[in-house]
Amino acid sequence: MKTLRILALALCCVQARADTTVDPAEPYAYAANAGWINAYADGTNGAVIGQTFCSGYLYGANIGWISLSGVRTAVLRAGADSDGDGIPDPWELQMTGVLTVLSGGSHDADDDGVCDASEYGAVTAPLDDQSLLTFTAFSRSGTTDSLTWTVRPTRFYALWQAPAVSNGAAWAQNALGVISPDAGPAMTRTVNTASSAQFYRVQAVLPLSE
Ligand SMILES: [Ca+2]
Ligand SMILES: [Ca+2]
Repeated sequence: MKTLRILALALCCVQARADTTVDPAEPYAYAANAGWINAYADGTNGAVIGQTFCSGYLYGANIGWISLSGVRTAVLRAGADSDGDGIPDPWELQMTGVLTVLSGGSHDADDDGVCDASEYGAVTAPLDDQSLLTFTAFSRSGTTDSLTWTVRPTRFYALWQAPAVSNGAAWAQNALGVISPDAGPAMTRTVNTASSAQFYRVQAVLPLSE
């Protein structure tokens, strides 16, 4: 009999991103010694310059094509963390009004199984045990697993998987990589695996952090 179990885990940031793109109606920049530079489309969204990881192309008549691949923008910090609990003060004050209700480590103010710092990582409500990053649906057809999890529009997500959670089995990030959230409260992705047992976890990636 096939056994399949799902683990849901919200982790704090590993990559920094913001989702600013070049306005396709006004894609130009100007430099005195290069002339006008046009930001060209990459797919349907245009050159993306505001993200940590840029994409698309620039073109200037005097300098030719400039690929944005591999270009990274500066890091935007989330704000001071005066009590050193791993949760920026602005978010902590917004959620609770003080800096003493939420704490770092394994502290879980609403006892929903997600620690306070990870609730910040997933931008879920740290005082609401119904608000958390979690899988909400799962199905398997043949060798294709379908997973649905809760999302926020200000976070990116990564799926991790492992054939076991013991015997030193390593977690590996799924080939989907870091993905943007779908519109709405949840998103679904499929994973092909011939393994009869597979464990999954989903990671929220902060857009504005180190
Ligand atoms: Ca919690
Ligand atoms: Ca919560």
